[in-house]
Amino acid sequence: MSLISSSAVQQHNNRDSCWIIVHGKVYDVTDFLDEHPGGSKIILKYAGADATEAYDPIHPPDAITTNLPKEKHIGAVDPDTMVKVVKTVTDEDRRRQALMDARPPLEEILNLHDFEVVAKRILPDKAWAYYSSGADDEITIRENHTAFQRVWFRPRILRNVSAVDWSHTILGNRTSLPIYISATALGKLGHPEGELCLTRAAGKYGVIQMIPTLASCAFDEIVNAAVPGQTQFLQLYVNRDREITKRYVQHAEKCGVKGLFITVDAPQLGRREKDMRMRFVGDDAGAKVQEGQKVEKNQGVARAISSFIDPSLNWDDIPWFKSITKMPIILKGIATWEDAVLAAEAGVQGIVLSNHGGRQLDMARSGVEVLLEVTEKLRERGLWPNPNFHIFVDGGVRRATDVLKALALGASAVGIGRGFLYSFCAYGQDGVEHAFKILRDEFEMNMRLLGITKLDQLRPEMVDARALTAHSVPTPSDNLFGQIYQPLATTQFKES
Ligand code: 173
Repeated sequence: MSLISSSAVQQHNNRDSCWIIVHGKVYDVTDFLDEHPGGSKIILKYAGADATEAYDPIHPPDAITTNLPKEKHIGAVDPDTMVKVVKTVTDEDRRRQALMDARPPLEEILNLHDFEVVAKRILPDKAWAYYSSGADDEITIRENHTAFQRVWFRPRILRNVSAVDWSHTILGNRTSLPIYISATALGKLGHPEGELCLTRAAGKYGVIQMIPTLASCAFDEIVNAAVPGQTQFLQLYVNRDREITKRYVQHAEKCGVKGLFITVDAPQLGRREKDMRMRFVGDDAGAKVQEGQKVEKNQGVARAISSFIDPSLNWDDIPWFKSITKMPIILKGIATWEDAVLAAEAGVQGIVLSNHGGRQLDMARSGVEVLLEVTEKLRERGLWPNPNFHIFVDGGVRRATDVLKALALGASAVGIGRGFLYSFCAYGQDGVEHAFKILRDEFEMNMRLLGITKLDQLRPEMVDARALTAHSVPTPSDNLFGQIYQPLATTQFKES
């Protein structure tokens, strides 16, 4: 097939005829402009040009080839005709490189908060805004962290704790830690290798990774990067087109994925104002070609790419999921005991008590608080304890003590999303491995201090959770978290 010159591509630089280059291939996206979940504006910015750099962090490599009909795949661009873009090193690049060079050595990272400090300094502003943002006033994102401070320990003493074992089983799969890596989207915004940093570290350390539907890396890349015997789960956003969802789920099962975590708390994405505001601040006037065109209000990265998610998803769909897969089904994003009861009665294998990292309904309660009422009400109804119904918790977890509290209160395991996300943003795979080591040390010490040698010795009476449901008790100030937490900004006047 003959190659296409870059000047030929440049002719198609407008709304009436829009070609773009991605990874050396030319695509005619004219008819796709208004369907693009991220809006047409961003594509038009690259009309007639190479869009690879903007495409990569937001899309899995195969997104364009699978979404665009074959006849719109125009061919390969002639590399000799591409203007060699000598990437000019900007002041911003230099500033970022200097920060990378000045990162604390990994040995000085002592806890999961430290990764967050480093990530906050080195991440591009847009990536930090996207990852760190919570919904509305960000009350829930902070509550996720502070809720754990309303649970106190009742440790036992004079027990022989010479040999301590913090390994665990999650949905029948062995794991070296009682936590799993929870799904976070768009890993390549923060590190060029994206989610693969997590996969590789998890494979080495025997930790379970939940693969996000909206990973930057392709699903197959993530699965193929796993070592033999490595356990992976799948986080699922349900597509309006159920055939797509069915294919995706069945493909995952065929690839050996061991659990299907269906996100049920995101019929619409929450307003994350840090993310939204960032899009306004940084956006230039855009390409000339869009002049006179209707321009979408920019909503931040996540909202832009979430329009495929089906808001009609409801309890009646559960039998269908059970009919298309044998994987255990877990509903991720349960926030009340009433829905926990419905889930148990629907015959799924578990629930995640979660508020989506504080990114959805602001003022939703923390997972660990909801855990109290869920275990109580399920127990009353004879639905729990039940080896076939697992209660997971996520949100705000930074310490082994947080995990131990949740396990003592009845959780089967605990998910950590941002803690690991920030560790790879800051230090790549090495960062994630280091995070596992930190948690391992924390489990060892804290289990000894609690007087237990195995996780199944944790009991509700080992914690005092009486204050957990009281939202106004004073909590000690938390200096590490206080330095990391970034206050929301208000709208800005133009510089005069
Ligand atoms: O929390 C998120 O940002 C998220 O889950 C998401 C959902 C849709 C698109 C991108 C991210």
